[in-house]
Amino acid sequence: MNYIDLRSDTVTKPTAEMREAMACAEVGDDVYGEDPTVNRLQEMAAERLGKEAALFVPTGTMGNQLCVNLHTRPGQEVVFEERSHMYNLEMAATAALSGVQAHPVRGPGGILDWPSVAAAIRPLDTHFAQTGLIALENTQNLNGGTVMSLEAMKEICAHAREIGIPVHLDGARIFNAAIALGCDVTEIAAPFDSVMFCLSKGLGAPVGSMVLGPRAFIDNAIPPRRMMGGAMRQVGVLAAAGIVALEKMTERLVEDHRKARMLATELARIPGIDLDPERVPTNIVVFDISATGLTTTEMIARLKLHGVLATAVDAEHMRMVTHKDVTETECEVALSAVKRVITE
Ligand code: TLP
Repeated sequence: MNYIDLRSDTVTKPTAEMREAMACAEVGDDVYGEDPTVNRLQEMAAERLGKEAALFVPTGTMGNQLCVNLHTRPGQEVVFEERSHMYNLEMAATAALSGVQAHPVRGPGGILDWPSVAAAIRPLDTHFAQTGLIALENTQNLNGGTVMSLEAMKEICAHAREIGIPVHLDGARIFNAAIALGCDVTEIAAPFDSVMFCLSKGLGAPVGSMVLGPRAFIDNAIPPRRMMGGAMRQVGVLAAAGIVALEKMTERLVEDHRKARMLATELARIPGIDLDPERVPTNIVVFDISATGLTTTEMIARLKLHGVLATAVDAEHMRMVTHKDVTETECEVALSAVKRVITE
């Protein structure tokens, strides 16, 4: 069956141009720093985000966790938004790999501001784990692709810097955030000590994420990347797709946002669904189905019978993500499927 796949923008397939670039990529052993295509991608990504240096990593999770590992010491804490990917969906890696515990904070409306972060920073005392890192996420996946403002990010980073706490950005979808904020990605990246973004989501590359920061930080990231199993060899074949992603695929994300807004507007009209389409600024639509009497597990199973794939955030909230491999017409078919499932 040809499913309409709204589970994630991670399901996107590489474009013909990416496949061509992959087939022709010049490669070398990246463990010796000798893969020219990886080196080119790293330089290009650093320049694009306005950071000194960049490192290619296989996944966003590895990129985020490398940064936790470098910024913290065992026995410290990381402050996260309560619904962040790093806190919820990375297998407690901060604890397992870096020996730091998570300090989740619920920001007002799911968006962190300085007062909510400040309240989570423990006093200097021999009883308390000290805050080693603050990690923000933009766009915010499980909160429905919501976007933190430039002001909020700058304010948190400025206050954190005053008290010597580094701030990391999980910018898996940083290009979506830039479109929603109407700014350049450099403005988003600027105040952060480290940034991770993904090539493998809406940008369509098959694999890969980038970690960015000062040169010394990126040099220091190479040994723990190897420890985590991320030192790769002739990986220019993957970096080649990443170069196409950066050069050709960032502008088109606006189309994904338009499809998500259309989907959200129509979903909001369906009785039993609770969703404010005005709060869908990017490509992720999270909606409450509790008033339909169905759980998300039931909804997912029934939608699948109608040829539509979706995921859930919890028992009450569904998640649908738009991307380059789903058309507006397919979004309309998905909407009819939701209506049918609810009235069946
Ligand atoms: N998100 C995936 C799943 O893990 C849920 C998705 O389908 O949205 N940060 C953010 C904000 C993410 O959304 C993701 C992936 C990651 C990090 C991790 O990236 P990968 O999957 O490459 O490890």
